Amino acid sequence: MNKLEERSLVVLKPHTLTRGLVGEVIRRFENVGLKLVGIKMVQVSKELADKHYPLSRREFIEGMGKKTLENYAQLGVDPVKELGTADAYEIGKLVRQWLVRMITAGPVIAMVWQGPSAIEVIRKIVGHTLPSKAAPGTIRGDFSYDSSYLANKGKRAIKNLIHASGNLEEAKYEISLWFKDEEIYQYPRDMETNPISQLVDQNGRD
Ligand code: IDP
Ligand code: MG
Repeated sequence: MNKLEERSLVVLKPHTLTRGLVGEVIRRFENVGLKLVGIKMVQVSKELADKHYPLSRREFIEGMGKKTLENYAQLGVDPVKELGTADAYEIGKLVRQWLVRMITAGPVIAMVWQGPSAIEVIRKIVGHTLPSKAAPGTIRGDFSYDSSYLANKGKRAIKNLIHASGNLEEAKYEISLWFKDEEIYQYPRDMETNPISQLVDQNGRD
């Protein structure tokens, strides 16, 4: 892997499989020029789910709570009435329980994608956490329709199809949690080896 490259963990949540969207999602990452360097189907255990969504990462738990609070404020919904609290961390803990239930509900596809600024590029392709805010053209924007309010009403996680690492630190932790070193492969994509592609590749980059 060269210095400019990053790796990101992408997990297709169980409803991506039940909806038959696995190929569609992979196609979008491939088209952009990202390189698939690891892939497997996994029935996630409670233990793996707990480590993937660690309670100890306070800013992550609080972040989920904050997204709920923002969504509720926009909709004029009182969080205390709905969830019994307006505390972002407490709400985040609730959401986390639903998330663990969701990700263990059926098999998932776990993947490692590699490329320059892979983490940011993947987040851009995936779109906003809340499908109602995800732009058309993103995976979440095109294939999901959900909100914190609807999800929380049903005591479930938002169905937004995909997990993608949020930053470099998260990516490193998550990849080492899901993949052994020998499960990650190296090979060149055509644009890395084809001299014409290197001048102006299929994505029009110089
Ligand atoms: P991300 O998946 O875009 O990185 P995070 O804030 O890391 O978003 O949240 C992890 C997952 O938790 C989301 O993808 C979504 O499925 C779920 N989630 C986040 N906020 C809520 C919520 O308010 N209610 C229900 N589920 C939520
Ligand atoms: Mg996240």
